[in-house]
Amino acid sequence: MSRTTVGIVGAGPAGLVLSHLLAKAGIESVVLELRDRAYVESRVRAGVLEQCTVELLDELDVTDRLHREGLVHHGVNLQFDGRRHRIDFAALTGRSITVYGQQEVVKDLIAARLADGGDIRFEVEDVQLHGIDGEEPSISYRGGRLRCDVIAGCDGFHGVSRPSIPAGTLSVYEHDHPFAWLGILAAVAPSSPELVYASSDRGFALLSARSPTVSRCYLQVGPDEELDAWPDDRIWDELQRRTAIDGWTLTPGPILERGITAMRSFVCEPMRHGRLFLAGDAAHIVPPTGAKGMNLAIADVKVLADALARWVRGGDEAGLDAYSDRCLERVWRAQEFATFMTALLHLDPAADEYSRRLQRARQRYVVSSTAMATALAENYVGLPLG
Ligand code: FAS
Ligand code: PHB
Repeated sequence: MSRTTVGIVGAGPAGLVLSHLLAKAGIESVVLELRDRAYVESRVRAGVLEQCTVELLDELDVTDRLHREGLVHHGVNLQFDGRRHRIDFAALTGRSITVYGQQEVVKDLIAARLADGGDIRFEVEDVQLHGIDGEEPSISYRGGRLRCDVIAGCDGFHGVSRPSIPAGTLSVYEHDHPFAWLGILAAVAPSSPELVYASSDRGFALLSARSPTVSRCYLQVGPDEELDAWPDDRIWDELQRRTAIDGWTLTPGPILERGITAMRSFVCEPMRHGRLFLAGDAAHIVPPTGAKGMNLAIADVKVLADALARWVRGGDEAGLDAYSDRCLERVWRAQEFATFMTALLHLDPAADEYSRRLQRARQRYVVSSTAMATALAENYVGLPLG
């Protein structure tokens, strides 16, 4: 039986950043992670960091490698009608994004936390939450129990934290989009200096990056698509077809990793139940078209860490009581933006010709109106953390 102040379930971006923020505030925490260290450090997911996310990680002093290896982008490209239209983040907002793999962020956070004497326990099985309605919650797991003052449920969409909340006390808002993303990691230099979001009559495609020698690309596919149906040649051929423009060629290369991710929108309210605070994918899922998933997870725990510091230091519960509402404001902003980007750029199989022409009109307006381009840019680079 061990004891800490904050028991954190999950060593993803949310759980790890929270453990760092708490340590910086002098608050003890223990992170309990189901998988082994090698697995969480190799899991390929997001890759776009908002400027405010990078600034927060800078404050935690975990960004040496990010600034050495990350790619700073001052704009993004929207492609339709066989033309690319650049949205100039720098000119429209004065801010930028950084492209740096989520698994690299996780690797840096774990290394720094362990070097600092932090308590992260991997391969922790059979985690169960207890007493979340009371004042002495605890987390049991195979071979142990952790008593704590509060529990942070940072265990993702399929974790145990959200289901630990009594049925009927949460409101769930969700929408399944009628497509999925087939994502690849490839050992080839990115073919475009900035991201390309391409809308074509064959469906959506996204060209992203991980480093000067590693590309990350996505294709819109059917919601029930099987990976086996996509041999390498077919993937590259389809990427080329959907992103083709005159005078430019997509360079294929060896595919290192591939996966299909469902396109889901999900929010549960409230994000707190008693002494259990949900953060990140445990509470909300956004379609990746807005590149918000990892950034939202980190924004949640920034709010939680500040609230916990006020409570632990001075018994002030106001921040904890406001936690859910404050996070949900940003969550719904991101949901709206991600849904806007998804509808703007994907081919809806059920759309009639009228809807397709509306989509085209919206695309043309986004790239011809400074007001609309600014709205897109400020959401993409990230609204300042509250
Ligand atoms: P995470 O899911 O990252 O972390 C939760 C952690 O909890 C995991 O390490 C898990 O092993 C652990 N855990 C789960 N159950 C547990 C239990 N019972 N006990 C202990 N530990 C437990 N976003 C993009 O912008 N671009 C992408 O390409 C992209 N791809 C994605 C692909 C997938 C398959 C998924 C699921 C998400 C993807 N996302 C992407 C969104 C992603 O970036 C998430 O928003 C981000 O990982 C959220 O971080 P966390 O909330 O920390 O959750
Ligand atoms: C990525 O690089 O993984 C990425 C970039 C932009 C998105 C989603 C994912 O919208």
